[in-house]
Amino acid sequence: MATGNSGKITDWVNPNDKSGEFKRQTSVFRDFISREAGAQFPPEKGRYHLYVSYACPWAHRTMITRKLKGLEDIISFSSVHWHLGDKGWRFPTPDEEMPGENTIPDPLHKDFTHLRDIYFSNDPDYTGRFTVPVLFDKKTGRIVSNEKMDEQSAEIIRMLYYEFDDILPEQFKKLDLYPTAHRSEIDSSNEWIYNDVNNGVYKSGFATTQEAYEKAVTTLFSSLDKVEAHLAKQAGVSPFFFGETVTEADIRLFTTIIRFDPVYVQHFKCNVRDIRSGYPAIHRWVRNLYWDIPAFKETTDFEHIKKHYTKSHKQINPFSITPVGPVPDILPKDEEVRAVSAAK
Ligand SMILES: N[C@@H](CCC(=O)N[C@@H](CS)C(=O)NCC(=O)O)C(=O)O
Repeated sequence: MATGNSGKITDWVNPNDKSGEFKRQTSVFRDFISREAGAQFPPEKGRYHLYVSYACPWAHRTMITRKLKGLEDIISFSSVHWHLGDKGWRFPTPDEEMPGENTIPDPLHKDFTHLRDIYFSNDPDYTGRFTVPVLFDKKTGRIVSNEKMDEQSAEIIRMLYYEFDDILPEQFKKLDLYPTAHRSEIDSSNEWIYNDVNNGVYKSGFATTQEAYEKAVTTLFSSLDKVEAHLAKQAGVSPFFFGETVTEADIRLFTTIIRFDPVYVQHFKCNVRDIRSGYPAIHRWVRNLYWDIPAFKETTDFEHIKKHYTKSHKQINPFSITPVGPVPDILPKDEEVRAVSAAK
């Protein structure tokens, strides 16, 4: 079993680790839904549930994919409360008014108060972190996967790409989010985007030494410069990262970029530039996805996002004050920040 960084959930960097660097643990539940005959977890309508948090970029990808692939009637979902405390994620209580569709008490276990109850019901000796997303099998009560996502893999979202295709209508079956024609480009971009950007913001924000922070933030911004150059070339061709249609590359990058200005710039000190004034091509790309494709907008909840980071990470923000700006969380497609409009 993988262990967390230390005994305390809120210690994002092990206090004994002199490097001061944030190291994400590896997931331990690694089974797969598969349409192959005899599979332990076959694709079935109504059988699986996704436990997510609207705040978490990893979980957000599973929600986007579920909607894009038309799996809403096939896989149910619910979101935890945005606050992550000493016992990890908790479920809202029945009397709490929460933002975000399906931010509700655990719909499957009446007595469970925290996400960790699900981990312990599967493994009473579990010592790892209690992370979202969790793909849960209602039939056996097993956790199928808590998503291993790294530079090579994206296990839950890739299960959703194809394994349910036999029970999906044609329009969703043919939506290929990891098309063979672009697979090698997607794989090679995943490598640096995962390490430098998706995880780079966390490495910057959780660093406990100046050196670890500067190393992470410098790498983050040179990779964002690379993304900007790539998207500037794509601009005349397509609104997407690769090719003519939405792919995994868009999904994986979107969940970091949509959180960038509202949270990462100030909370994680990723403030060399922001997206809205410093990266015109990334800004155009993220707004096209958000405003034009419902699966992106409908799964984005800025209240969960802003409150989670700023009110859970007490070591970064001891008074839990959530900054008001930037306003708005995301600009409409035809508006720019004042300095950008003035320069036109
Ligand atoms: N399983 C994912 C990571 C998922 C993850 O780190 N989720 C975060 C939220 S963004 C979480 O639930 N953290 C709770 C914790 O670490 O206590 C991976 O393989 O990289």
